[in-house]
Amino acid sequence: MIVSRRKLIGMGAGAAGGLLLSGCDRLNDSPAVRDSLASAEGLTMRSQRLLMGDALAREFSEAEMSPSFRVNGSSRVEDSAYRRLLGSGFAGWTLQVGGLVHRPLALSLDALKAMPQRTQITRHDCVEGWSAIGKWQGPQLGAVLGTAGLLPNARYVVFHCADVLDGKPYYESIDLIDAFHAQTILAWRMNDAPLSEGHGAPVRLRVERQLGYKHAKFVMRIEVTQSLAALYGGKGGHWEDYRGYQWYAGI
Ligand SMILES: Nc1nc2c(c(=O)[nH]1)N[C@H]1C(S)=C(S)[C@@H](COP(=O)(O)O)O[C@H]1N2
Ligand SMILES: [Mo]
Repeated sequence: MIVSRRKLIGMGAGAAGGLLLSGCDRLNDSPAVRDSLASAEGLTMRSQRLLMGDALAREFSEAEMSPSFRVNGSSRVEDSAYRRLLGSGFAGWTLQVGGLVHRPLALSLDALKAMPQRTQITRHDCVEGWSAIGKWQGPQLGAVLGTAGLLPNARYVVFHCADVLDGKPYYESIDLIDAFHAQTILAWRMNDAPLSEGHGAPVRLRVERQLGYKHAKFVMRIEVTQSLAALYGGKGGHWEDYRGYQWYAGI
């Protein structure tokens, strides 16, 4: 199982350090925590057969890492609130997790760093015709979603970004199979250093079996939805809405 019961409980406890628990003295007694564990576990059980056969994207050795890794799409975020947060090392920043979840979260960067980490050296393939191999580190997205607890009608995970590209806010989305895939992480570290602004500080998605445009940079808010129709152009992502690219960008 990719998300075991024990692991989920561990993650719940770890993430609790960065959560705002309103009036809950004992985490284990909180109905919200019990619900989120039960729900994520149910989801895992329902999805297990699909997930078990799920191939991993190829991982590489340190020696194979690209000497340089291009910045593509937005290299800078103009939003003034973002620029203030960048200036303070994202001290006051939180990642919002909401939508179809039992318990909305506001996770600080420290809370994300305190969760169990995954490190992977993978090849990024951009649809525009370039590739680069880099090392990424962060908590698994599945662990974050497990802590929030998905509601039964949850189908998609949407990433709202801080930047505006070609006059439109950048966003992306994936389904739950990719969301709970072992290599799908919220990376805050790249090539053994904190993520630079150009590569998506403070946190960017790595969804290794899909093309580069799915790997949302500058993620500010994660929204769990039943449908993608009501968001922006309705096709689930910036490149899908405005450039005609596929929503499922499998490599
Ligand atoms: N928020 C946001 N995410 C984004 C983009 C962007 O412009 N804005 N560009 C996408 C594209 S097309 C690619 S190839 C990768 C580039 O990531 P990099 O700049 O770290 O190389 O980010 C993707 N995620
Ligand atoms: Mo890309």
